[in-house]
Amino acid sequence: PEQQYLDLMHQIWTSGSERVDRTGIGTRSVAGAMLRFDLADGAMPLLTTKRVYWKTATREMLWFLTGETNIRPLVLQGVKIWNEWPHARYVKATGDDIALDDFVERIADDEAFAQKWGDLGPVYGKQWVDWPTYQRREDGLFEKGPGINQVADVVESLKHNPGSRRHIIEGWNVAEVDQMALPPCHKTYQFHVAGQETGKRRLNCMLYQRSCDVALGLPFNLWSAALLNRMLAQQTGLEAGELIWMGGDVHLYLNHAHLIEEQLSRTPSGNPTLEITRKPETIFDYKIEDFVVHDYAPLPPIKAPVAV
Ligand code: THF
Repeated sequence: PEQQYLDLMHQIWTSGSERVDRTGIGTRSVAGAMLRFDLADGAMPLLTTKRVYWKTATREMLWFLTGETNIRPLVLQGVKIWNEWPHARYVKATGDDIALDDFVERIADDEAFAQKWGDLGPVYGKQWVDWPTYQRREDGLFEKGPGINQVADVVESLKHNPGSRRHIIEGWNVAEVDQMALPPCHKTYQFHVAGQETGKRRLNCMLYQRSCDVALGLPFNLWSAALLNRMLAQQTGLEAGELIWMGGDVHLYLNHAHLIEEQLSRTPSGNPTLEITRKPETIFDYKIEDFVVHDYAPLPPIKAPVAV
């Protein structure tokens, strides 16, 4: 299954169209791609041709599920993957040319500073569990209505209406995209229950990702989508089925050449699996300790800078 990832990487690197992107770094890019992973028996799309920090990706997923949009809880757990964006915003807004590490230390040590400068705007977490609504009052003016918890709603619809074609978690809130530090990349999750006829019902997850950094982001995005599927399957009494990943603008950054060349020279090995060691009360009650990965013996990590 990992070969699909390597084939996609190879295809983009050798035949993608070279273009200038938002970050100014430059990419090779293709339009439209699909990957499929069978998640039966604990299988996970966890790459073995480089070490993927699955605990970091898991902590990020649990952070999404809390509805949090401030990086501080991540920083306090040593998760660094969102630090670049608030740092860039701070430097731009204040003209204070503080180093990234010093900025992150201040986010950790100074709660008021973190409140002001650590927030990413209404990104994934906010939209997933508290999508804003508005209600018209008697006097014709609008007021804030109750937020929509899309994740809780999907748990309910999977339980009570498994055949539905509307099990959707959407991150792309058109009205709020301009307030986000980064509009969602993995924007639409759709779930699908198969196997009604056999009695062994499987939960499939389709993810549409509008923009995909194949070298740094995709290994995380695949893990996270499969993880979310597993948690939802456990909560709704289903088996995990398939992950079907679909990408829009699927690209490799030109400054990731060393990573790409190295990874394409490597061979996948083994079949890592995920065990969830208990069944929490709800989809919002998972803890990092609940997840154990077996049979993961990857090749060494390959470092590369993230494009901001
Ligand atoms: N922007 C870009 N340019 N690429 C992305 O992958 C990306 N994301 C999120 C938002 N914007 C993005 C952020 N997620 C890493 C991994 C995931 C990220 C950002 C960065 C990263 O640097 N990974 C390294 C180190 C991991 C670590 O130190 O813990 C790695 O080797 O995997 C994708 O959704």
